[in-house]
Amino acid sequence: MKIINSLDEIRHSYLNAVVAIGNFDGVHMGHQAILRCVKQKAESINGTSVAMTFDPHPVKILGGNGSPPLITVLEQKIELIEENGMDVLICVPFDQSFAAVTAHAFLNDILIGRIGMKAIVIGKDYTFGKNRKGNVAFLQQQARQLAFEVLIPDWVPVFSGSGQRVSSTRIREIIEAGNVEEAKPLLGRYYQIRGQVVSGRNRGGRLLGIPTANIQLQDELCPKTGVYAVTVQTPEGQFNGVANIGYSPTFDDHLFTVEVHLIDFNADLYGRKIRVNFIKRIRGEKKFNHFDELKMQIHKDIKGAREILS
Ligand code: RBF
Ligand code: MG
Repeated sequence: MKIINSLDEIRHSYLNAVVAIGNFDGVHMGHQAILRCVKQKAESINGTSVAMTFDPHPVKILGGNGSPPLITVLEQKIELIEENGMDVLICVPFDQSFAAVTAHAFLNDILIGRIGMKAIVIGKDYTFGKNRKGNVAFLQQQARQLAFEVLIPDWVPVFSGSGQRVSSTRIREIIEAGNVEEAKPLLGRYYQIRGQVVSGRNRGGRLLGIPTANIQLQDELCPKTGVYAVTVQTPEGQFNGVANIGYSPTFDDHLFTVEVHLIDFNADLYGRKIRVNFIKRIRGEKKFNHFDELKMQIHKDIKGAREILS
């Protein structure tokens, strides 16, 4: 997949470009349906599949009612868009001046003029351009004159027959409630966080005999505090693990940490980047009267995680 980081990099329009535009936060099943439609259409006209996204997320620039925590950091979003078979990803730097471009200018100058768009695939409720004046009705009204097609895939339901559709908002709520299992069918994969392993308090290994890798999160969204069965992707390979998210109330520093104990693994991961996939929530965090009780409980958690992951 070719990645374009500025519209000025596009020197020639693409051959029969089929374009999807969106924030694609989470690259969830709804987004995947859109990308699948782009890919199929592009194949059918011997064209180029193009996804266009924005960074930073427009809500971070435009403000409004605060900005929700992103489900996927840009790095993961790019990987997922690539996995969905796009030929080109245009990642538009979003700033105030880009926000001031009218829907008309965006369609005429950028989509048609620069990219050479022959078809656009968008969700029913998607809006774009200054004051969000661009929408499905606007595109349909311009389509004949500018010689492009508008394709609108159906919403993807949360489960078949339900009126509710897969949305980034819904996925955020599910993750924040700790229901990581429920997020899987909506994302089409397990929820993942990534980050660098940093030094912790040196307590897990020394005091409890259960070393943990403390993660400095790249992600904004984080599952609810508690203990989870996870799989961990490291530069040394993939391992099963148990993650603890929270404040370790048994001790009194009450520092928020995201840490993971890797099962049957004994090597140093300091400074390395790891990815943690959340399979199932095991329990909430508890305050123990003595760290021996905590230690026993964590051994039970490890046993539980082994079963879940086997
Ligand atoms: N700390 C607590 O105070 N209460 C807990 O219930 C708790 N559960 C944990 C479960 C697992 C699987 C792991 C790896 C850690 C847990 N911790 C808990 C955090 C523990 O106190 C911490 O790893 C060590 O103190 C090292 O910082
Ligand atoms: Mg640790």
